[in-house]
Amino acid sequence: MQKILSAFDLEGRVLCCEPYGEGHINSTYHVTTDAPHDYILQRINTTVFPDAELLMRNVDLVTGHLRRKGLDNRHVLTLVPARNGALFCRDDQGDCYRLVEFVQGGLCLQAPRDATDFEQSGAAFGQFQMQLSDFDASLLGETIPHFHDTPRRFQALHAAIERDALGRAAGVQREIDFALAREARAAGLVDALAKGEIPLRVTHNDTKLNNVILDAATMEPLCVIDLDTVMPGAAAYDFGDSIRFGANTAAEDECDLSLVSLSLPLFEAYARGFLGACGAHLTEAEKQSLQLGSWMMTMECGARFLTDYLDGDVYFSIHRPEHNLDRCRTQFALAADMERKQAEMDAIIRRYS
Ligand code: ADP
Ligand code: GN1
Ligand code: MG
Repeated sequence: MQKILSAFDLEGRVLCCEPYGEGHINSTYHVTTDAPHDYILQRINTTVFPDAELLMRNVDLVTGHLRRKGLDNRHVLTLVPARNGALFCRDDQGDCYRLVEFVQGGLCLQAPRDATDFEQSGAAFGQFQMQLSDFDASLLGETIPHFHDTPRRFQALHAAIERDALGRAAGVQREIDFALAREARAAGLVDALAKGEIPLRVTHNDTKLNNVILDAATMEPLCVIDLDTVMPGAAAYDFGDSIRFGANTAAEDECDLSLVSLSLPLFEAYARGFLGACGAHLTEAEKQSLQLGSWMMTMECGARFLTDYLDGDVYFSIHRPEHNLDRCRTQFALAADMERKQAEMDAIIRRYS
């Protein structure tokens, strides 16, 4: 690590570099220094993001846009270029690394401690949506093509069932049946975009609570991170993904499914934060799509975890053998609870619209 760190133009002396955070994609390290701020070093997952150059150009463009709006280093991700001026470095094995400033005085949560935390994360992603509303989407490359193309995600599930690479399909017939019974409805948002019923915007596309940093002192929004999937998308993708992760009464990988449910108070808190920040900018149809988006992002994510389980865990990092299956089951249990609570969810959206 010392060797790769020496390729970057960082301030101070490195005291320590250790694995950090709970992301499922990149390998993340916290770099402690004797300078006023620390750093985050990341080995980019080039299986997921084969074109590191395009990925980093996108991140540079998005952070540049936010910086021009007057955001300082604690409010926008700050890339630290390599000594040769590049946005990332390759080591002798060809692995790609990038360095960003650690957001000091921030809190990155794995679950909301209370409704205020979650409302503030909604405000953070709502503000992010507003700040990108005048960003020229044609500048962005597609870091993961068809990222939230739900029908394609289901096609990938069909293909994984067909391949059954590890002979796991027979053991998860219930989960397969649950997913396939909902395949048609899960295409709803992509259909609405294609028909022009809801507009295409520049969205974050991965709005888990651990992809935003709140101010540890005030709990106000500080910095939206993990900008790898900022691409054109629907506002309901961002709203929905936050709900999928943060309004679940259980963790994404909880094994006891009786603990999984949609918290209506947390759903309401997020709606208040998100719509308070960007509601005036959304169309009526977009606001009406937020309930469907929540359910759809939950179904899509569950289908992706199931696909990865069937494929032999090649995409998401896992920490135990059936981790992806456990994650799939929580998503499907949550989606089923959203089906029961659809009317209440819709009423909450109307209240804050
Ligand atoms: P992944 O794509 O693997 O999810 P992230 O970019 O989300 O990677 O980083 C993983 C975790 O590292 C985040 O959830 C957060 O806890 C932490 N992290 C990332 N960037 C920063 C930063 N600039 N300041 C503080 N913590 C960060
Ligand atoms: C991944 O990178 P991370 O851990 O923030 C994934 C998201 C999934 C999420 C599920 C690039 O997010 O799409 O919703 O895991 N990111 C990518 O927890 O695939
Ligand atoms: Mg992340």
